[in-house]
Amino acid sequence: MKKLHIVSNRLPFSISYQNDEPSLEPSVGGLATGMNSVYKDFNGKWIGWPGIASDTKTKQELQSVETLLAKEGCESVHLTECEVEEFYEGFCNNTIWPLFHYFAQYVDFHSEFWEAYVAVNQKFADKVLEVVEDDDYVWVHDYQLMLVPEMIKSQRPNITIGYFLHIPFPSYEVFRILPWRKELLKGLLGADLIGFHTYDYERHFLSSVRRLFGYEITFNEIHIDDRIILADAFPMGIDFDKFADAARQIHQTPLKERSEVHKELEKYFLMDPDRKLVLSIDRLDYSKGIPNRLRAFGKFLENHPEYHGKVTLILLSVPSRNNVIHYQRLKSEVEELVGSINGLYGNINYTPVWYFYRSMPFNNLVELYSMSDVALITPVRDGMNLVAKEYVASRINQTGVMVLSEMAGVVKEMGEAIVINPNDEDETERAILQALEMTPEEQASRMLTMQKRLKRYDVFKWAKDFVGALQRVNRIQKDFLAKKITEKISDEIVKRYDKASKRAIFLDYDGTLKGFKDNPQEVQPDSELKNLIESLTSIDKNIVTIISGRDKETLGKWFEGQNVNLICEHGVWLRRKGEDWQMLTNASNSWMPMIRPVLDSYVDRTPGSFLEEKNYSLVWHYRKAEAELGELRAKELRDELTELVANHNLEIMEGNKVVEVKTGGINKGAAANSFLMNMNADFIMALGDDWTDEFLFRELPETAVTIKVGIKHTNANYKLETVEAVRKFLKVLAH
Ligand code: GDG
Repeated sequence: MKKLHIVSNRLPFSISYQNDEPSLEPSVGGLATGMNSVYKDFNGKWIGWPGIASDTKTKQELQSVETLLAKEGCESVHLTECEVEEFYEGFCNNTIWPLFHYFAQYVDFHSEFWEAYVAVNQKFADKVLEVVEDDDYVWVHDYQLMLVPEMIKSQRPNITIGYFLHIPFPSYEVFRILPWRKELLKGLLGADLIGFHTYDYERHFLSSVRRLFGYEITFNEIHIDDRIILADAFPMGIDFDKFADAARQIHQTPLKERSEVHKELEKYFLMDPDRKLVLSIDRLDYSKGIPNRLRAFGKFLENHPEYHGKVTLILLSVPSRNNVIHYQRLKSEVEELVGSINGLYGNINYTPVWYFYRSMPFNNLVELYSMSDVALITPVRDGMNLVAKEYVASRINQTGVMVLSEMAGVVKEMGEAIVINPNDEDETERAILQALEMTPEEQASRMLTMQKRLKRYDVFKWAKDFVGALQRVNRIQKDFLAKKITEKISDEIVKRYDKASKRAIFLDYDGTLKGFKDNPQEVQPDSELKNLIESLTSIDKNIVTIISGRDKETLGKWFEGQNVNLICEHGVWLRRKGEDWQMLTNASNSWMPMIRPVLDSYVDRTPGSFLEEKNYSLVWHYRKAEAELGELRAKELRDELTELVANHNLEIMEGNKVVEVKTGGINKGAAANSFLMNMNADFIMALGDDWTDEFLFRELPETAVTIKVGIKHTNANYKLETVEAVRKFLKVLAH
């Protein structure tokens, strides 16, 4: 069975020491829970950093940690203190983290940090290459390791790689700020499947790929030479039952056995049963919007004196990255705000904000979740936010209200929360009031819907879905490779070719014999191509035809004097070698004056696009237009033309970055078959790259050798990945 290995910055254990003896403490985070469910089933390893700087330990000490971890199926990547500082604290937390959370003003652009990031990613990749076998699956996690997929793929293309980003992928306008934007994307594109929490992040990512590299993207598939890369959204879930069961347990714990936290919370309610608790839990991070939240709560108390003494905000801030200056400043700001609210509205019996700067054991956490009336979750940016999901899972009585920021990925799955813009403190203040006054019936109805959804799509389902998608993309890739012309297949085709006495060879031009270029001057046949056609046509048994959508004037000029047949405008015109042009069908172009103004308006509204006029078709080209705008306009144009086309027996053909309107009933397949009539060819071959060539592949006799150029689905029997591969293959036939 294929193995699945996990790669993440941290291993799912932390190391603690007692009398210099190391021991392992399992992590309780969502990632560890989810991954444990898959990597052990797939017999794989977990590769990551154990969390201790390697140069602070002796070789033996490191060895004993490694041995302990190895027993748990973990493989260690060792990082020095300096690497941790420059790679993790530097590039990860001072460059990627702020940028991807839209805090561009906090971003550090230090090339030493970048170099450390590359070096450490390489260390991780080297470890993977050492541990993993060909054909295994590898699942790489998060923003610390964005270069690892390409570092693995370039060495071992047979390893199937999944990558999941746990933080937002920002819009292109923000991403482009980064000097190393192309390198990061290239790193990610080494993966076969790239997962995000939400469709928005996926969209931003695809847009950056399109704009920075211009790769072809069909829906969520990126096509690069002979590879297919899939991007998709997989909203990460939690271990729902673990939280619900723990909450149930807490409710059933006898008085005497309750924890200190539990007892304190009960005392609070005993003083006045109408009292309410509002809960806020997060790492102390500027992305979490803690100051906004505190200001909104302060305003709420200012405007609602009737709630003084009746509502308390529990602010649990878990220490995080405290040697980064922005985190230190944030801590001071939060503490000042807490102090000012408590100073203004508190008294001997009432503290409006209970502030905890620490982390709490799991059970205390669930006590907070299950005893708080409102969860106030207001990040200014958050990839997902698992705390929101954990709160919902812990509400076993279906009471409780969630006030949730629209900037958290989790909002996509929690439409039943009270959704706010975290920058709008007035709206947040109103939401707090609405939450406190919501009827129990409404609370239950909202809570139940969210619970059902979260229980269904829990962390195990999430991991299973991702792995399923990884297996699927592996199959798609294999299907492509199954049609790819290998040396063996090439030999078989050559054998059939050699045996034949009359060979009809159809060659599409753009994207098949010649690559696409922005500059139309560069698409003329180069000398290598001319020589190739010359050699192919100089063999008596060969009847070579260039079959293209281009107009007859252009192709006629380019191949003047060459011994090649030309079929142009998808089959309207034929010029047999040495003869004049003749029409293959009785086509009419009387529709053109009606359609031209429509296309002209698209040229006007889409900078970089232009109109090409052929004898029997009009072509709108958008290769040089801004990529996304071009796609959008192409779709609009298709919609606009649908009715006109049906009424006038026209056809719309979509090629590579072109929309072509032409007289109906004309296509390359029909043209080729009419050309073949009475010829008695005993070897027929056709090569083409876009869907106008699919007519050829479909309509030629079954015995024909049909070859698609590129990776897309096709009716052809075989595939070649690039124009270079086509030329190489034809050269074999030309000798
Ligand atoms: C990143 C992304 C994305 C918190 N305090 C305590 C404690 N926690 C646990 C919570 C929760 C986890 O930490 C926090 O997860 P979040 O998702 O809320 O936020 P990040 O740490 O920023 O995580 C985020 C996530 O990755 C997953 O992809 O959702 O957007 O930023 O599980 O329970 N646990 C304990 N004591 C605490 O005091 N035991």
